[in-house]
Amino acid sequence: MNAPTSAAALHTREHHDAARMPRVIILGAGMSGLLAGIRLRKAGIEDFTIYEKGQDVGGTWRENRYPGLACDVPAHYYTYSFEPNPDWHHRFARGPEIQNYMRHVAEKYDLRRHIVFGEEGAQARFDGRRWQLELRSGRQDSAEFLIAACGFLHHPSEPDIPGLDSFAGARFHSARWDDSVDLKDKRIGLIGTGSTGVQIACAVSRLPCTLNVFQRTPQWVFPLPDRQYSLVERELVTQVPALARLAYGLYDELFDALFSRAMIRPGPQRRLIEAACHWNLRRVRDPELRRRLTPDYQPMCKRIVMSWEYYEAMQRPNVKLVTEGIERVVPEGIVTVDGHTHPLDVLVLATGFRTHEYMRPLELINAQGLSLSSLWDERGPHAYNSLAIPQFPNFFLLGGPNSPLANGSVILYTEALVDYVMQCIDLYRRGALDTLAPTQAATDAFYDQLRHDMDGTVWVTGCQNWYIGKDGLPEVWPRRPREFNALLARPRLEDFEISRPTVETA
Ligand code: N01
Repeated sequence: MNAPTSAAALHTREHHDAARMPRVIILGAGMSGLLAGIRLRKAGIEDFTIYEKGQDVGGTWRENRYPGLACDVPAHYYTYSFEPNPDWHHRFARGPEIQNYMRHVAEKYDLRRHIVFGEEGAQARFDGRRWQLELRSGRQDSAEFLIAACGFLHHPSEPDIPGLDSFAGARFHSARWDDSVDLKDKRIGLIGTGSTGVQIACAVSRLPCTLNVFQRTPQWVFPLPDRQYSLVERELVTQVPALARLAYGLYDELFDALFSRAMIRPGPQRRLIEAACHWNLRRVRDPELRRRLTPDYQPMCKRIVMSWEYYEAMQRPNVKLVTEGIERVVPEGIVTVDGHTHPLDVLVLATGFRTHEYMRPLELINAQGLSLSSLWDERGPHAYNSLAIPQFPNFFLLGGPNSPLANGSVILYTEALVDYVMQCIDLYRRGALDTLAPTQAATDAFYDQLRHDMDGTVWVTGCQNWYIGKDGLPEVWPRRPREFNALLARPRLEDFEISRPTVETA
């Protein structure tokens, strides 16, 4: 790789007439992979392939099919900013609705012809110019740019509970829901009370069955009321599309003014959310049940659960809250540390995901033979601006470590990430560079700033959550998502090591 080049020098060397067309590979056809495809097509780049391990688009909304699956970010906000959907049926869209929206987007932007389903990346090796990709099937491909759009909530985390495999009934993780199991009249055990567990508890407790909710740590629950949009309302938004844009803008302001600020600094917003959670908890009438549902950490330290219905569900006569620790699983059910056996027919594991894996098990190997896993195994996942990695040129990660992945719309900041990647690709097209990778110094400076900004955020106030990384610090963006988008407005070329095309001289 050539010596680092300043942005000013780089621009003077641009071959404006070169217009080189790179090939691009995207891994994943979920929300971020589709977005990358849309932006590439908009830029006139047709030479790209999206490899998707599943058989349909939609990512997490394809994989999860559990009862009660919904997005706890308002639907009119959980959309691409350029593709409003007047037809959302609920304030909080149900999983299948979002999946249909993703399908619609893939059709409308003519992406399906670029997607190869049933293919998962195994290894990508940079040869100094291009990424050489090997897929699990043995298929090979190569491209100048590689974009990992794999998400981070797709490796189910199975709890390490003795005897789990001995369970005689049906057992499955929330992200591997077994539709063939009829829950009617069954004794169901649900382990986990995160966002997923709470949604499942609400839906399953409405069925004629008994539900045992095994809670290890209570959650704060913010009472956000859902509601169904009437036909007239949907028709109105269809006729006046500005209304959907208005709703998007209003939710954006609300999330920024309330949740974003509350998460990053103490103040009135944090107190307001705390008060709302406490008010919600008081809806539990039995003081003993309320005590067992009361967390001993600050609201939002764990990703806050949004539900109007959860406490109502926990007071239904067919629901039992179990707070004694789980000792082991036996064929007939769960034994808790007090020696009690809870007989079960079905065991649901809403125990979350291995969130620090990101695009792995894909193995990335750079031109010097260094594997990204070996780097990340040592230090934990690290990426400059959450999306690029020193010594791994022309590789971009969407939704990587330290992106704003707490409560809010991930689509909003993913648009900024993809626009940033497109600017880098555009520099290649204009002949200004062949490869770029962030410098270690710029990456270290990014992390120094993150560590500094983490003080005062709610995530360091003392709780266990899936954000916490290997170094004990949360892998989240410690400022407002808007500031993340501002940071990504334009690549700082002085933060990159850049190799340039060699200019032929006569
Ligand atoms: O997973 P989690 P999730 N024994 O890790 C418990 C997104 N999401 O699937 O708190 C007993 O939050 C664990 O207990 P504890 C969203 O980003 C979004 O619910 O660690 N219990 C916890 O209660 C979310 O944050 C939507 O003590 C065990 C639960 O399992 C992310 O997905 C909807 C255990 C895991 O909670 C993950 O949420 C749903 C054990 N051995 C999800 N191991 C939207 O609406 C774990 N637990 C956008």
